[in-house]
Amino acid sequence: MSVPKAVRQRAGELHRELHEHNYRYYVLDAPVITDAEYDRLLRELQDLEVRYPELIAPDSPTQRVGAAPSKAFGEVRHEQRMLSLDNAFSDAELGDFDRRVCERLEVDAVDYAAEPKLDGLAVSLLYEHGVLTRAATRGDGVTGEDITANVRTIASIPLRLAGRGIPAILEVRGEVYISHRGFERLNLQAVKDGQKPFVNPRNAAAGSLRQLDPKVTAARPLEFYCYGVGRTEGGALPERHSEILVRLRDWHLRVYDGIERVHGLQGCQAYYRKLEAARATLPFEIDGVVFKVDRLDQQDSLGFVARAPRWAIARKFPAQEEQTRVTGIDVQVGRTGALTPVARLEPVFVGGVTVTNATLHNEDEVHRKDVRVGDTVIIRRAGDVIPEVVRVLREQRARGAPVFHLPKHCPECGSAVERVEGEAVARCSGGLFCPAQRREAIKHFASRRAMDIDGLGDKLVDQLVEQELIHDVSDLYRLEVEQIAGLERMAQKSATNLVKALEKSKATTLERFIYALGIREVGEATARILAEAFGDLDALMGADVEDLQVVHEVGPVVAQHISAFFREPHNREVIQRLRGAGLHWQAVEPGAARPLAGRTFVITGTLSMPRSELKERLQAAGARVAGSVSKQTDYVVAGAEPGSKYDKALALGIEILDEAACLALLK
Ligand code: 5U1
Repeated sequence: MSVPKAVRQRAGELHRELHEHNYRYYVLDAPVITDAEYDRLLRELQDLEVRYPELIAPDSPTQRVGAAPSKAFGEVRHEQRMLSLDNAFSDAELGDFDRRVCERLEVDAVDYAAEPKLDGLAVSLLYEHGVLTRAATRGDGVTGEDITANVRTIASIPLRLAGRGIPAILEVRGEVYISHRGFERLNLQAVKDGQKPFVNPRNAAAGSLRQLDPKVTAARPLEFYCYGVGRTEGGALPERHSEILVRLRDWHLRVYDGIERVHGLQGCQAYYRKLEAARATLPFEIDGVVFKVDRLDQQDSLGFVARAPRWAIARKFPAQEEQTRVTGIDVQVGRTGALTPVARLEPVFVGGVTVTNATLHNEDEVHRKDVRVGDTVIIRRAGDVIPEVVRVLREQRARGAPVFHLPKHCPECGSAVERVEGEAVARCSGGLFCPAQRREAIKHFASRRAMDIDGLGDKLVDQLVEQELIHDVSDLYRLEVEQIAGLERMAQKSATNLVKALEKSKATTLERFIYALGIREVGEATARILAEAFGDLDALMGADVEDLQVVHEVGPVVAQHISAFFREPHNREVIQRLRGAGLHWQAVEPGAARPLAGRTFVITGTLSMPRSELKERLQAAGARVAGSVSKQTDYVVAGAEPGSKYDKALALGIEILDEAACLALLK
């Protein structure tokens, strides 16, 4: 049956529209229609293709998951070898590279294209007359595996390029990866399905690309960024690498936004520092920065050695994962009595610092990871995050290594350890009898965001408690210069300064004071809300569980903790003594300075600041920050890679703000 003209025309329109929406969604990250609308268009095209199979073209948007499972991957010979990169592990090594480049080119300085080095898998995509016809892994650089069917399932890889001047043959090279969020979701699902979670995003991406059934690959959150071209024929490209990338972007390929042209070694160092600082906030894993001589004629004259070009280098970040040995597992007691197992480690340099401890969170976590004393483990330290044990290298475990169990009695005070059913955390039942809890409570009280007592560091608190100079926070205000000056690493001047700082801290705010008390589950945001709602401390202290729950953000558990805290006679006495010592604050006017009161916000995607910080700031301005989008939502704040909340906001017609617009609103 021949295809009626109108049907062919409609199929063509749908092709174009769907490619465009795909590009907007996955490459530009700026969709203009809802998921539902996209699905409707796709279904319309599928229906047409079912009725008229002649319409099915290899680049049809319906053909992403078309291929049947195969038995093995075919081989692909790279006509232009896929090179790898030399590494520089220090500023000095980067300097050596730049010097070699300049010497060979006989110039003082060159322009470099600076790009993040994604921790994924290099792939080659062949576009013939703008249509994706083949995709291959790097393999040994000369021969790779044919992974076309799998790559077709990756939504950010266009099946057809758009725009003008596309070479008849264009081989694009880039990195397939999985974002942090994709990885989290993937592992949540794996655990739910009773499967072993993936070790890291790179392994997950590699495993996903090497699936013989493309349907499995399609279900994996793979993404792609391109970083260059290989073979090209029948069309000219610009003469600078950075301009080629712009051209690729024009043709709808996904190119990272933050790629820059920098000048000379200094430009490289500045870009490296910038990316290093931004690393923790990026939505994907990077392990360094790639610098490439920008001018292609200069690249040509530099050539390459062995498997790497002389015109490019990867300046690697300090490794975030390293291997070391667990020398012991200690148990720390926190402010609220929570027992935290901590792995003591043979010192290892990771993420730019020497690490000797890693948190094991709680007993269940130790058992889940099966960490035992003597084990060889992989440690991870990313950004400012507390180092943690990623996994144990079981094959290296000594026979008979005993399983770890939390003690039945507090290692600090001997009180019974209790674990409420359904809770992951076990706690010491000693309360303020336990010196560890007292120490931690005092450290919290003195901390910057609480009473902000300058000069009262952790080590000093340890000494003060150990030498029984203080028993609770109210004793701090009775300390005398002479007592403090006699302590280790203290002198007359530092002791005088501390007494002054204590004096200064007496003038505070109600919300800081409530936060400083260290009531379970009462963080800064809740403290602020309580101060706002009750206006003064006596009203809060007199509130029962029902009164507390009238406050919007206070649920039954938090209300119980607050009420129990103020019912405890010891706590009331300490508060009394603090007030007696002169701690004071201004009365809070309910509703003051809360321009966003009554507004509900939802945050989605990756922001340049921690999400918790924006949440705090919104709450400080009186807004409510909810976890999901509903008709009651006033604004959705969308960062990079927003999730389904973004789509829902679009569907419900809720105002969407980017981070800058939200900050402007806060001003
Ligand atoms: N960003 C980026 N990653 N990466 C990896 N660029 C880049 N270039 C590469 C590789 C292997 O190779 C070319 C310099 C040949």
